[in-house]
Amino acid sequence: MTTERTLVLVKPDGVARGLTGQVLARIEAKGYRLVELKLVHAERALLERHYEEHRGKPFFGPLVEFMLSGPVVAAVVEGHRVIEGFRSLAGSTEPTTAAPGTIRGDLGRDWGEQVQQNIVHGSDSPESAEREIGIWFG
Ligand code: IDP
Ligand code: MG
Repeated sequence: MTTERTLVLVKPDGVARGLTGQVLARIEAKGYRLVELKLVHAERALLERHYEEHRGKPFFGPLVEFMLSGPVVAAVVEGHRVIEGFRSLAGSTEPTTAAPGTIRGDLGRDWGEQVQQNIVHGSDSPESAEREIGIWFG
């Protein structure tokens, strides 16, 4: 078995709506293991690095402002194929159409803002996971 790690964020909407426990419970119920966990109010520079791939897109500015709007919970989660597995638990980006049963599908909705508020972030590849864990946990 090869153990993999991913970065999970409960975004400001998830923390503000009191959904942190539900998100963590789903991760644990799936059988993955929490190896790092903290509540942080992230700085702009960190968020711009985290979302570097989206720089220049119309939602980049609103995305960074949204992520600055309140505390986030950052976690490192471990398990075989956890990167893919957490993306599957999270559901697709747009909460309106994310499948029921997923975090975004069950707990998220469109609020008509410039940025999709969709409760969670999860790394999308081993390279992203390594980069993002470095950004958030050093
Ligand atoms: P992901 O979080 O599902 O990996 P990404 O494409 O990496 O989605 O986008 C990062 C975040 O930016 C999304 O989770 C969402 O909050 C926001 N976002 C992505 N695409 C759009 C869009 O087309 N309009 C508004 N917000 C978006
Ligand atoms: Mg992404």
